[in-house]
Amino acid sequence: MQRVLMTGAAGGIGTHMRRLLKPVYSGLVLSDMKRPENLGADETFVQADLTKPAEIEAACKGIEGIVHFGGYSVEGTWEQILQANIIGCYNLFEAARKAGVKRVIFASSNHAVGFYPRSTGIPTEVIPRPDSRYGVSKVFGEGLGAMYAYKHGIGVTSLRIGNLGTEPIDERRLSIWLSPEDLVKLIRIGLEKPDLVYEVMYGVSDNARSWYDNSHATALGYRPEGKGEDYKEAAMAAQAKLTRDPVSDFYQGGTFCAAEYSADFPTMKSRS
Ligand code: 15L
Repeated sequence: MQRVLMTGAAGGIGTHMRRLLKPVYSGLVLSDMKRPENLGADETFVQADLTKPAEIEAACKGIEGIVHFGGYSVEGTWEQILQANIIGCYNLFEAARKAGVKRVIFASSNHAVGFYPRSTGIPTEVIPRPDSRYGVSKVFGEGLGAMYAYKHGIGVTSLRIGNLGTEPIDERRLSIWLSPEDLVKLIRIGLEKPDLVYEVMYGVSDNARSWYDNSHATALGYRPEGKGEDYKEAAMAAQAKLTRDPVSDFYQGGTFCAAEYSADFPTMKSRS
């Protein structure tokens, strides 16, 4: 596995992963709607808009594995989510099938299950509780991935990514932080582990406050090294400056849950 396409190369996660995946996959091809800044002479870039099937099909030519970070990475209007994350994700899997791609990593999100309370630990086999249109699009992508795996034989891995960065930035992120180096480990399992059909793993580091039972990832060989708790003081200092909100603070998805919220929170809390 050398010819790997990474979509969303100009985005937040893509920018971190460009430099880390290149030494692992020498044939790495970067793709996005716009050219990333500071593209190196050793980097290959193919411009592709996910809503245009011909462009994404061209980017998939000769590709063995795809790491799909492309699309809308936060909550958006229905039209934005529909185009980038629903239609765009479908176009990506269709292009992968047509090109004979063997493996796909789908960047799902903690927001696919954001409406679980922070007091509840959840395994990967949990009923989805998306906290936003964005979260719903991630549930859709996971479903699409499973369908392409079982119907078309593409090995697909959905990573429910927490928050990727060099360190956790507040109290919530102490539970869901993912270091870029640990994301490389998860991607390598998805692209390289023999006989893989369809897997779901939480994209989090070794966080003492984690809400996720990631034992399935452990069984697949995941050994994270980042520890959120190493950054506790700075994260809690940043947290002290944030405005508190009862809905955000109660649910795992944080502000994504509180945005546009119109239920009766005390009632919902008692039924969660
Ligand atoms: C995500 O899924 C988003 O892509 C990212 O921007 C963060 O909001 C992250 O979740 C998070 O929950 O911190």
